[in-house]
Amino acid sequence: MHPSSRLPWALAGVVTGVAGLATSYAVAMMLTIRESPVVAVAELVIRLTPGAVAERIIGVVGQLDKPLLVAGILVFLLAMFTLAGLMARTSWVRPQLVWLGLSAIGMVAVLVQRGAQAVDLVPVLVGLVTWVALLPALTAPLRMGIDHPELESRERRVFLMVAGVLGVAAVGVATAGRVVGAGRRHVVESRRLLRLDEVTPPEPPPGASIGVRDVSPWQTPNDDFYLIDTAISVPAVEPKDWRLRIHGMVDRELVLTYDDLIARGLTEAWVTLNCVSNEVGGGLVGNAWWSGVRIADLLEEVGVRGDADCVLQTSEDGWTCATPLTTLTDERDAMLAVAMNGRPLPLEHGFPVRSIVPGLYGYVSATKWVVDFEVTRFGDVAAFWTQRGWSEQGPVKIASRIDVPRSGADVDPGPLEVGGLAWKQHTGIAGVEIALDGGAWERARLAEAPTDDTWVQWAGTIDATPGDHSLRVRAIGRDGDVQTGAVADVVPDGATGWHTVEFSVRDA
Ligand SMILES: Nc1nc2c(c(=O)[nH]1)N[C@H]1C(S)=C(S)[C@@H](COP(=O)(O)O)O[C@H]1N2
Ligand SMILES: [Mo]
Repeated sequence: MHPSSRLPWALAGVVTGVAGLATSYAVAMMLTIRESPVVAVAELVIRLTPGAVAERIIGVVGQLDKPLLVAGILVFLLAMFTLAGLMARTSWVRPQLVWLGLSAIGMVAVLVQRGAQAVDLVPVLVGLVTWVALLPALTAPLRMGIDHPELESRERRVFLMVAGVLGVAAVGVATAGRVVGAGRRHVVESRRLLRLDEVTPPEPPPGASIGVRDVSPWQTPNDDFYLIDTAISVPAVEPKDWRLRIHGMVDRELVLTYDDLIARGLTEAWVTLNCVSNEVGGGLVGNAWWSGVRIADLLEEVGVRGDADCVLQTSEDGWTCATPLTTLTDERDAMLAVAMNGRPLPLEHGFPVRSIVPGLYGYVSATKWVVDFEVTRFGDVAAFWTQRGWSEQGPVKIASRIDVPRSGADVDPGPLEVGGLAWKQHTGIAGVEIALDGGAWERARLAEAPTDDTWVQWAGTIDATPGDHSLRVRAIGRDGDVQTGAVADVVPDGATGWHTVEFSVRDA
Protein backbone atom coordinates (compact mmCIF):
# COMPACT_ATOMS: atom_id res chain seq x y z
CA MET A 1 0.00 0.00 0.00
CA HIS A 2 1.43 3.41 -0.88
CA PRO A 3 2.14 5.70 2.07
CA SER A 4 -0.06 8.55 0.88
CA SER A 5 -3.06 6.40 1.66
CA ARG A 6 -2.47 6.97 5.36
CA LEU A 7 -3.65 10.53 5.12
CA PRO A 8 -7.41 9.88 4.88
CA TRP A 9 -7.18 7.51 7.86
CA ALA A 10 -5.49 10.19 9.95
CA LEU A 11 -8.12 12.66 8.77
CA ALA A 12 -10.87 10.20 9.74
CA GLY A 13 -9.39 10.03 13.26
CA VAL A 14 -9.24 13.80 13.57
CA VAL A 15 -12.76 14.36 12.26
CA THR A 16 -14.13 11.69 14.59
CA GLY A 17 -12.21 13.12 17.52
CA VAL A 18 -13.34 16.67 16.91
CA ALA A 19 -16.93 15.51 16.40
CA GLY A 20 -16.81 13.78 19.82
CA LEU A 21 -15.41 16.91 21.46
CA ALA A 22 -18.17 18.92 19.83
CA THR A 23 -21.01 16.68 21.02
CA SER A 24 -19.62 16.50 24.56
CA TYR A 25 -19.14 20.27 24.63
CA ALA A 26 -22.66 20.83 23.32
CA VAL A 27 -24.15 18.53 25.95
CA ALA A 28 -22.14 20.21 28.72
CA MET A 29 -23.43 23.59 27.58
CA MET A 30 -27.03 22.37 27.31
CA LEU A 31 -26.97 20.85 30.78
CA THR A 32 -25.31 24.14 31.87
CA ILE A 33 -22.57 22.15 33.46
CA ARG A 34 -20.01 24.86 34.09
CA GLU A 35 -17.22 23.27 32.12
CA SER A 36 -16.56 21.08 29.15
CA PRO A 37 -14.52 17.94 29.90
CA VAL A 38 -11.46 19.52 28.23
CA VAL A 39 -11.56 22.42 30.67
CA ALA A 40 -12.02 19.97 33.56
CA VAL A 41 -8.84 18.20 32.45
CA ALA A 42 -7.00 21.54 32.29
CA GLU A 43 -8.08 22.32 35.84
CA LEU A 44 -6.96 18.88 36.95
CA VAL A 45 -3.52 19.54 35.44
CA ILE A 46 -3.37 22.82 37.36
CA ARG A 47 -4.30 21.07 40.59
CA LEU A 48 -1.66 18.39 40.09
CA THR A 49 1.12 20.84 39.20
CA PRO A 50 3.38 21.47 42.21
CA GLY A 51 3.20 25.10 43.39
CA ALA A 52 6.84 25.94 42.67
CA VAL A 53 6.61 24.58 39.12
CA ALA A 54 3.36 26.43 38.49
CA GLU A 55 4.95 29.60 39.76
CA ARG A 56 7.94 29.24 37.43
CA ILE A 57 5.67 28.58 34.45
CA ILE A 58 3.56 31.62 35.26
CA GLY A 59 6.81 33.59 35.55
CA VAL A 60 7.78 32.64 31.99
CA VAL A 61 4.46 32.82 30.16
CA GLY A 62 2.55 35.22 32.43
CA GLN A 63 -1.18 35.54 31.95
CA LEU A 64 -0.99 33.26 28.90
CA ASP A 65 -0.61 30.23 31.20
CA LYS A 66 -4.20 28.99 30.88
CA PRO A 67 -4.74 29.53 27.14
CA LEU A 68 -1.39 27.75 26.60
CA LEU A 69 -2.45 24.85 28.80
CA VAL A 70 -5.77 24.40 26.98
CA ALA A 71 -3.94 24.72 23.63
CA GLY A 72 -1.44 22.09 24.79
CA ILE A 73 -4.24 19.70 25.71
CA LEU A 74 -5.89 20.25 22.32
CA VAL A 75 -2.62 19.55 20.52
CA PHE A 76 -2.23 16.35 22.54
CA LEU A 77 -5.80 15.39 21.64
CA LEU A 78 -5.21 16.01 17.94
CA ALA A 79 -2.18 13.71 18.11
CA MET A 80 -4.26 11.01 19.81
CA PHE A 81 -7.07 11.42 17.26
CA THR A 82 -4.57 11.01 14.42
CA LEU A 83 -3.18 7.92 16.11
CA ALA A 84 -6.64 6.41 16.50
CA GLY A 85 -7.37 7.05 12.83
CA LEU A 86 -4.13 5.39 11.71
CA MET A 87 -4.75 2.42 14.00
CA ALA A 88 -8.14 1.88 12.40
CA ARG A 89 -6.44 0.78 9.16
CA THR A 90 -5.28 -2.45 10.71
CA SER A 91 -7.33 -2.95 13.83
CA TRP A 92 -10.86 -2.47 14.99
CA VAL A 93 -10.07 -2.71 18.72
CA ARG A 94 -7.07 -0.46 19.15
CA PRO A 95 -8.74 2.86 18.23
CA GLN A 96 -11.48 2.01 20.74
CA LEU A 97 -8.79 1.73 23.41
CA VAL A 98 -7.65 5.26 22.56
CA TRP A 99 -11.22 6.57 22.91
CA LEU A 100 -11.68 4.70 26.18
CA GLY A 101 -8.39 5.99 27.56
CA LEU A 102 -9.17 9.61 26.70
CA SER A 103 -12.68 9.29 28.15
CA ALA A 104 -11.30 7.79 31.35
CA ILE A 105 -9.06 10.85 31.83
CA GLY A 106 -12.05 13.09 31.19
CA MET A 107 -14.20 11.22 33.69
CA VAL A 108 -11.58 11.39 36.42
CA ALA A 109 -11.13 15.12 35.81
CA VAL A 110 -14.87 15.71 35.98
CA LEU A 111 -15.38 13.57 39.08
CA VAL A 112 -12.63 15.14 41.22
CA GLN A 113 -14.24 18.56 40.81
CA ARG A 114 -15.93 20.00 43.84
CA GLY A 115 -19.58 19.05 44.04
CA ALA A 116 -19.30 16.65 41.10
CA GLN A 117 -22.50 14.74 40.33
CA ALA A 118 -23.25 11.74 38.16
CA VAL A 119 -24.87 14.03 35.58
CA ASP A 120 -21.47 15.68 35.02
CA LEU A 121 -20.34 12.45 33.38
CA VAL A 122 -22.97 12.69 30.66
CA PRO A 123 -20.92 14.95 28.34
CA VAL A 124 -17.95 12.58 28.52
CA LEU A 125 -20.15 9.57 27.77
CA VAL A 126 -21.79 11.33 24.82
CA GLY A 127 -18.33 12.14 23.48
CA LEU A 128 -17.25 8.52 23.91
CA VAL A 129 -20.32 7.17 22.10
CA THR A 130 -19.70 9.65 19.27
CA TRP A 131 -16.11 8.47 18.92
CA VAL A 132 -16.86 4.76 19.07
CA ALA A 133 -19.74 4.95 16.60
CA LEU A 134 -18.33 7.45 14.13
CA LEU A 135 -14.88 6.09 13.36
CA PRO A 136 -16.05 2.73 11.89
CA ALA A 137 -18.79 4.49 9.94
CA LEU A 138 -16.41 7.09 8.60
CA THR A 139 -13.69 4.62 7.68
CA ALA A 140 -16.01 2.11 6.02
CA PRO A 141 -15.51 3.63 2.53
CA LEU A 142 -11.73 3.64 3.08
CA ARG A 143 -11.84 -0.04 4.01
CA MET A 144 -13.84 -0.71 0.83
CA GLY A 145 -11.07 1.00 -1.08
CA ILE A 146 -8.47 -1.31 0.44
CA ASP A 147 -10.50 -4.43 -0.23
CA HIS A 148 -11.48 -3.37 -3.76
CA PRO A 149 -8.63 -1.30 -5.23
CA GLU A 150 -10.62 -0.75 -8.42
CA LEU A 151 -13.15 1.24 -6.34
CA GLU A 152 -10.57 3.19 -4.37
CA SER A 153 -10.89 6.62 -5.95
CA ARG A 154 -14.69 6.56 -5.80
CA GLU A 155 -14.72 5.45 -2.17
CA ARG A 156 -12.26 8.11 -1.32
CA ARG A 157 -14.54 10.78 -2.74
CA VAL A 158 -17.39 9.39 -0.68
CA PHE A 159 -15.18 9.48 2.40
CA LEU A 160 -14.12 13.08 1.85
CA MET A 161 -17.72 14.15 1.39
CA VAL A 162 -18.84 12.39 4.56
CA ALA A 163 -15.87 13.78 6.51
CA GLY A 164 -16.62 17.28 5.29
CA VAL A 165 -20.29 17.04 6.23
CA LEU A 166 -19.37 15.69 9.67
CA GLY A 167 -16.85 18.47 10.23
CA VAL A 168 -19.49 21.09 9.48
CA ALA A 169 -22.03 19.22 11.62
CA ALA A 170 -19.59 19.17 14.57
CA VAL A 171 -19.17 22.92 14.43
CA GLY A 172 -22.94 23.29 14.17
CA VAL A 173 -23.59 21.06 17.19
CA ALA A 174 -21.06 22.91 19.32
CA THR A 175 -22.50 26.28 18.32
CA ALA A 176 -26.04 25.12 19.02
CA GLY A 177 -24.98 23.92 22.47
CA ARG A 178 -23.47 27.28 23.19
CA VAL A 179 -26.63 29.07 22.15
CA VAL A 180 -28.86 26.81 24.22
CA GLY A 181 -26.62 26.94 27.31
CA ALA A 182 -25.67 30.57 27.36
CA GLY A 183 -25.43 30.44 31.17
CA ARG A 184 -22.68 32.97 31.22
CA ARG A 185 -24.54 35.40 29.04
CA HIS A 186 -27.50 35.24 31.38
CA VAL A 187 -25.26 36.15 34.27
CA VAL A 188 -23.78 39.03 32.29
CA GLU A 189 -27.34 40.22 31.71
CA SER A 190 -28.29 39.76 35.40
CA ARG A 191 -25.29 41.82 36.36
CA ARG A 192 -26.24 44.55 33.91
CA LEU A 193 -29.77 44.74 35.30
CA LEU A 194 -28.73 44.54 38.94
CA ARG A 195 -29.55 47.66 40.97
CA LEU A 196 -27.61 48.15 44.20
CA ASP A 197 -29.18 51.26 45.65
CA GLU A 198 -26.82 51.70 48.57
CA VAL A 199 -23.67 51.59 46.46
CA THR A 200 -22.17 55.04 46.02
CA PRO A 201 -19.84 56.02 43.18
CA PRO A 202 -16.15 56.23 43.99
CA GLU A 203 -14.74 59.64 44.74
CA PRO A 204 -10.99 59.49 45.25
CA PRO A 205 -9.91 61.82 48.05
CA PRO A 206 -8.70 65.14 46.58
CA GLY A 207 -5.16 64.76 47.90
CA ALA A 208 -4.62 61.21 46.65
CA SER A 209 -2.95 62.17 43.39
CA ILE A 210 0.66 63.37 43.54
CA GLY A 211 0.28 64.90 40.08
CA VAL A 212 3.21 63.22 38.36
CA ARG A 213 2.42 62.03 34.83
CA ASP A 214 2.58 58.28 34.20
CA VAL A 215 2.42 57.29 37.85
CA SER A 216 -0.34 54.61 37.97
CA PRO A 217 -3.65 56.21 38.95
CA TRP A 218 -4.46 56.01 42.66
CA GLN A 219 -7.81 54.42 41.83
CA THR A 220 -7.41 51.37 39.60
CA PRO A 221 -10.23 51.09 37.02
CA ASN A 222 -11.92 47.67 36.98
CA ASP A 223 -10.67 46.92 33.49
CA ASP A 224 -7.06 47.53 34.53
CA PHE A 225 -7.25 45.64 37.83
CA TYR A 226 -4.94 42.61 37.84
CA LEU A 227 -6.56 39.18 37.66
CA ILE A 228 -5.34 36.09 39.46
CA ASP A 229 -7.27 32.84 39.90
CA THR A 230 -7.17 29.14 39.13
CA ALA A 231 -10.52 29.09 37.28
CA ILE A 232 -10.19 28.27 33.58
CA SER A 233 -13.72 29.37 32.76
CA VAL A 234 -15.10 32.16 34.91
CA PRO A 235 -17.79 30.74 37.21
CA ALA A 236 -21.22 31.99 36.14
CA VAL A 237 -23.26 32.46 39.31
CA GLU A 238 -26.69 34.10 39.22
CA PRO A 239 -27.41 36.34 42.22
CA LYS A 240 -30.74 34.53 42.65
CA ASP A 241 -28.94 31.17 42.88
CA TRP A 242 -26.11 32.39 45.10
CA ARG A 243 -25.93 31.12 48.70
CA LEU A 244 -23.35 31.56 51.43
CA ARG A 245 -23.32 28.90 54.09
CA ILE A 246 -21.65 29.87 57.36
CA HIS A 247 -21.09 26.80 59.51
CA GLY A 248 -18.50 24.85 61.49
CA MET A 249 -17.60 26.03 65.00
CA VAL A 250 -20.62 28.28 65.34
CA ASP A 251 -23.68 28.35 67.59
CA ARG A 252 -26.21 28.83 64.79
CA GLU A 253 -25.52 27.80 61.22
CA LEU A 254 -26.63 30.39 58.65
CA VAL A 255 -27.43 30.18 54.94
CA LEU A 256 -27.68 33.57 53.25
CA THR A 257 -29.24 34.43 49.92
CA TYR A 258 -28.08 37.43 47.95
CA ASP A 259 -31.08 39.45 49.13
CA ASP A 260 -30.49 38.38 52.75
CA LEU A 261 -26.94 39.64 52.42
CA ILE A 262 -27.80 43.02 50.91
CA ALA A 263 -30.57 43.49 53.49
CA ARG A 264 -27.91 43.71 56.21
CA GLY A 265 -26.70 47.03 54.85
CA LEU A 266 -23.52 47.96 53.05
CA THR A 267 -20.22 49.37 54.21
CA GLU A 268 -17.82 50.99 51.72
CA ALA A 269 -14.09 51.54 51.71
CA TRP A 270 -11.01 52.09 49.61
CA VAL A 271 -8.87 48.98 49.89
CA THR A 272 -5.67 48.08 48.07
CA LEU A 273 -5.47 44.40 47.11
CA ASN A 274 -2.26 42.68 46.13
CA CYS A 275 -1.02 39.25 45.20
CA VAL A 276 1.65 37.37 47.12
CA SER A 277 3.12 36.45 43.70
CA ASN A 278 3.83 40.09 42.88
CA GLU A 279 7.53 40.53 42.13
CA VAL A 280 9.34 43.60 43.42
CA GLY A 281 8.17 46.43 41.14
CA GLY A 282 5.38 44.28 39.66
CA GLY A 283 1.80 45.08 38.76
CA LEU A 284 -0.24 42.49 40.69
CA VAL A 285 -1.67 45.20 42.93
CA GLY A 286 -4.61 47.57 42.60
CA ASN A 287 -6.77 49.94 44.60
CA ALA A 288 -10.55 50.07 44.40
CA TRP A 289 -13.68 51.36 46.12
CA TRP A 290 -15.41 48.28 47.53
CA SER A 291 -19.01 48.05 48.75
CA GLY A 292 -20.08 45.08 50.83
CA VAL A 293 -21.38 43.59 54.04
CA ARG A 294 -19.21 43.48 57.16
CA ILE A 295 -18.06 39.93 57.84
CA ALA A 296 -17.64 40.73 61.56
CA ASP A 297 -21.39 41.33 61.89
CA LEU A 298 -22.26 38.05 60.18
CA LEU A 299 -19.83 36.13 62.39
CA GLU A 300 -21.37 37.76 65.43
CA GLU A 301 -24.79 36.67 64.21
CA VAL A 302 -23.76 33.00 64.01
CA GLY A 303 -21.81 33.07 67.29
CA VAL A 304 -18.21 31.90 66.86
CA ARG A 305 -16.90 29.44 69.44
CA GLY A 306 -13.92 30.50 71.50
CA ASP A 307 -11.42 27.90 70.28
CA ALA A 308 -11.85 28.64 66.54
CA ASP A 309 -9.05 30.66 64.93
CA CYS A 310 -9.83 30.87 61.20
CA VAL A 311 -12.46 30.73 58.50
CA LEU A 312 -11.95 28.30 55.63
CA GLN A 313 -13.46 30.07 52.63
CA THR A 314 -14.52 28.11 49.56
CA SER A 315 -15.46 29.44 46.14
CA GLU A 316 -18.03 28.10 43.72
CA ASP A 317 -15.20 26.50 41.72
CA GLY A 318 -13.71 24.77 44.74
CA TRP A 319 -10.75 27.07 45.47
CA THR A 320 -10.08 27.52 49.19
CA CYS A 321 -8.23 29.82 51.56
CA ALA A 322 -7.98 30.07 55.34
CA THR A 323 -8.29 33.53 56.87
CA PRO A 324 -7.42 34.38 60.50
CA LEU A 325 -10.58 35.08 62.51
CA THR A 326 -9.00 38.15 64.12
CA THR A 327 -8.71 39.88 60.73
CA LEU A 328 -12.38 39.14 60.03
CA THR A 329 -13.74 40.33 63.37
CA ASP A 330 -11.61 43.35 64.29
CA GLU A 331 -12.37 46.95 63.34
CA ARG A 332 -10.89 46.74 59.84
CA ASP A 333 -14.21 46.09 58.10
CA ALA A 334 -13.37 42.89 56.26
CA MET A 335 -16.30 42.53 53.87
CA LEU A 336 -18.28 40.35 51.54
CA ALA A 337 -18.01 42.74 48.61
CA VAL A 338 -20.75 43.02 46.01
CA ALA A 339 -19.46 46.07 44.15
CA MET A 340 -16.10 47.30 42.90
CA ASN A 341 -15.59 50.96 42.01
CA GLY A 342 -19.32 51.60 42.27
CA ARG A 343 -20.38 48.81 39.90
CA PRO A 344 -21.51 45.24 40.63
CA LEU A 345 -18.40 43.05 40.75
CA PRO A 346 -17.16 42.16 37.28
CA LEU A 347 -17.64 38.41 36.65
CA GLU A 348 -13.91 37.77 36.62
CA HIS A 349 -13.46 39.62 39.93
CA GLY A 350 -15.89 37.32 41.72
CA PHE A 351 -19.50 38.20 40.82
CA PRO A 352 -21.82 38.18 42.66
CA VAL A 353 -19.91 38.11 45.99
CA ARG A 354 -16.25 38.01 47.02
CA SER A 355 -14.27 38.61 50.20
CA ILE A 356 -12.01 41.61 50.78
CA VAL A 357 -9.82 41.72 53.90
CA PRO A 358 -7.52 44.75 54.28
CA GLY A 359 -3.94 43.87 55.18
CA LEU A 360 -3.80 40.33 53.79
CA TYR A 361 -2.58 39.00 50.46
CA GLY A 362 -5.36 37.80 48.18
CA TYR A 363 -4.37 34.14 48.40
CA VAL A 364 -5.38 33.94 52.09
CA SER A 365 -8.38 36.24 52.03
CA ALA A 366 -9.93 37.55 48.82
CA THR A 367 -12.13 34.60 47.74
CA LYS A 368 -13.99 35.33 44.50
CA TRP A 369 -17.37 33.64 43.86
CA VAL A 370 -17.38 32.79 47.57
CA VAL A 371 -20.06 30.29 48.65
CA ASP A 372 -18.90 28.74 51.92
CA PHE A 373 -17.48 29.94 55.25
CA GLU A 374 -16.41 27.19 57.63
CA VAL A 375 -15.39 28.51 61.03
CA THR A 376 -12.58 26.20 62.06
CA ARG A 377 -8.95 25.95 63.20
CA PHE A 378 -5.77 26.38 61.12
CA GLY A 379 -4.56 23.08 62.56
CA ASP A 380 -7.48 21.21 61.07
CA VAL A 381 -7.49 22.48 57.48
CA ALA A 382 -5.18 23.00 54.49
CA ALA A 383 -6.11 25.61 51.90
CA PHE A 384 -5.36 25.55 48.15
CA TRP A 385 -2.07 27.47 48.11
CA THR A 386 -0.97 26.31 51.57
CA GLN A 387 -1.03 22.75 50.24
CA ARG A 388 1.30 23.93 47.49
CA GLY A 389 4.07 25.32 49.63
CA TRP A 390 2.86 28.84 50.40
CA SER A 391 2.62 30.12 53.97
CA GLU A 392 -0.43 29.50 56.10
CA GLN A 393 -0.47 33.18 57.07
CA GLY A 394 -0.19 35.97 54.52
CA PRO A 395 -0.04 39.48 56.01
CA VAL A 396 1.13 41.93 53.33
CA LYS A 397 4.74 43.07 53.45
CA ILE A 398 5.70 46.70 53.10
CA ALA A 399 6.47 47.53 49.46
CA SER A 400 7.17 50.43 47.13
CA ARG A 401 7.43 50.82 43.38
CA ILE A 402 8.89 53.31 40.90
CA ASP A 403 6.54 54.05 37.96
CA VAL A 404 8.51 57.02 36.58
CA PRO A 405 11.04 56.80 35.06
CA ARG A 406 10.35 53.48 33.40
CA SER A 407 13.20 51.04 33.35
CA GLY A 408 15.37 51.75 30.28
CA ALA A 409 13.92 55.24 29.74
CA ASP A 410 15.86 57.99 27.94
CA VAL A 411 15.23 61.37 29.54
CA ASP A 412 16.37 64.95 29.08
CA PRO A 413 18.95 66.43 31.47
CA GLY A 414 17.84 68.75 34.24
CA PRO A 415 15.40 68.39 37.13
CA LEU A 416 13.49 65.12 36.73
CA GLU A 417 10.17 64.34 38.38
CA VAL A 418 10.07 60.73 39.57
CA GLY A 419 7.26 58.94 41.32
CA GLY A 420 5.37 55.78 42.15
CA LEU A 421 3.41 54.02 44.86
CA ALA A 422 4.00 52.51 48.28
CA TRP A 423 1.80 50.28 50.44
CA LYS A 424 1.50 48.37 53.65
CA GLN A 425 -2.21 47.84 54.09
CA HIS A 426 -3.69 48.19 57.55
CA THR A 427 -0.44 49.69 58.85
CA GLY A 428 -0.03 52.63 56.51
CA ILE A 429 2.95 54.38 54.98
CA ALA A 430 4.76 57.06 57.00
CA GLY A 431 7.39 57.93 54.42
CA VAL A 432 9.14 57.03 51.18
CA GLU A 433 12.83 57.48 50.39
CA ILE A 434 14.71 57.37 47.10
CA ALA A 435 18.41 56.98 46.35
CA LEU A 436 20.14 57.89 43.08
CA ASP A 437 23.09 55.76 41.94
CA GLY A 438 23.41 54.04 45.30
CA GLY A 439 23.82 57.36 47.14
CA ALA A 440 22.17 58.60 50.31
CA TRP A 441 18.44 58.05 50.90
CA GLU A 442 16.42 61.23 50.33
CA ARG A 443 12.91 61.82 51.53
CA ALA A 444 10.22 61.81 48.79
CA ARG A 445 6.93 63.73 48.92
CA LEU A 446 3.81 61.74 49.86
CA ALA A 447 0.29 62.23 48.60
CA GLU A 448 -2.66 61.55 50.90
CA ALA A 449 -4.35 58.27 51.65
CA PRO A 450 -7.81 58.18 53.24
CA THR A 451 -6.94 55.24 55.52
CA ASP A 452 -4.05 52.89 56.23
CA ASP A 453 -5.70 50.28 54.00
CA THR A 454 -4.65 51.83 50.68
CA TRP A 455 -1.49 52.51 48.81
CA VAL A 456 -0.12 56.04 48.59
CA GLN A 457 1.49 57.88 45.69
CA TRP A 458 4.93 59.43 46.17
CA ALA A 459 7.10 61.77 44.08
CA GLY A 460 10.54 63.31 44.16
CA THR A 461 12.74 65.54 42.06
CA ILE A 462 16.22 64.44 41.08
CA ASP A 463 18.94 66.23 39.17
CA ALA A 464 19.40 64.27 35.95
CA THR A 465 22.93 64.59 34.59
CA PRO A 466 23.96 63.01 31.24
CA GLY A 467 24.84 59.31 31.45
CA ASP A 468 23.43 56.09 32.89
CA HIS A 469 21.76 56.08 36.30
CA SER A 470 19.88 53.90 38.70
CA LEU A 471 17.13 54.93 41.08
CA ARG A 472 15.85 52.87 43.99
CA VAL A 473 13.02 53.30 46.45
CA ARG A 474 12.11 52.15 49.93
CA ALA A 475 9.13 52.80 52.17
CA ILE A 476 8.76 53.30 55.91
CA GLY A 477 5.62 52.05 57.65
CA ARG A 478 3.63 53.90 60.27
CA ASP A 479 4.85 51.23 62.65
CA GLY A 480 8.47 52.31 61.95
CA ASP A 481 9.17 49.28 59.75
CA VAL A 482 11.79 50.24 57.13
CA GLN A 483 11.46 48.25 53.92
CA THR A 484 14.34 45.79 53.71
CA GLY A 485 16.74 45.57 50.77
CA ALA A 486 17.25 41.86 51.40
CA VAL A 487 15.98 40.03 48.34
CA ALA A 488 13.39 37.32 48.93
CA ASP A 489 11.45 35.33 46.36
CA VAL A 490 7.65 35.51 46.21
CA VAL A 491 7.42 31.96 47.60
CA PRO A 492 6.42 31.29 50.39
CA ASP A 493 5.02 34.57 51.73
CA GLY A 494 5.82 37.49 49.42
CA ALA A 495 8.84 39.13 47.76
CA THR A 496 11.14 41.64 49.44
CA GLY A 497 13.88 43.92 48.10
CA TRP A 498 14.14 47.46 46.77
CA HIS A 499 12.66 48.26 43.38
CA THR A 500 15.46 49.72 41.24
CA VAL A 501 15.19 51.18 37.75
CA GLU A 502 18.03 51.89 35.34
CA PHE A 503 17.63 54.85 32.99
CA SER A 504 19.72 57.14 30.79
CA VAL A 505 19.95 60.91 30.56
CA ARG A 506 20.69 62.38 27.13
CA ASP A 507 23.50 64.85 26.57
CA ALA A 508 22.41 68.47 26.83
N1 LIG B 1 -12.18 31.66 43.72
C1 LIG B 1 -10.94 32.16 43.74
N2 LIG B 1 -10.70 33.28 44.45
C2 LIG B 1 -9.46 33.82 44.49
C3 LIG B 1 -8.39 33.20 43.81
C4 LIG B 1 -8.67 32.00 43.08
O1 LIG B 1 -7.78 31.38 42.47
N3 LIG B 1 -9.96 31.53 43.06
N4 LIG B 1 -7.13 33.76 43.85
C5 LIG B 1 -6.83 34.68 44.94
C6 LIG B 1 -5.62 35.45 44.71
S1 LIG B 1 -4.15 34.60 44.78
C7 LIG B 1 -5.64 36.81 44.54
S2 LIG B 1 -4.21 37.69 44.52
C8 LIG B 1 -6.91 37.54 44.39
C9 LIG B 1 -6.92 38.33 43.10
O2 LIG B 1 -8.15 38.98 42.95
P1 LIG B 1 -8.47 39.70 41.56
O3 LIG B 1 -8.31 38.68 40.48
O4 LIG B 1 -9.85 40.24 41.68
O5 LIG B 1 -7.45 40.81 41.41
O6 LIG B 1 -8.02 36.67 44.35
C10 LIG B 1 -7.97 35.61 45.28
N5 LIG B 1 -9.25 34.94 45.21
MO1 LIG C 1 -2.47 36.09 44.80
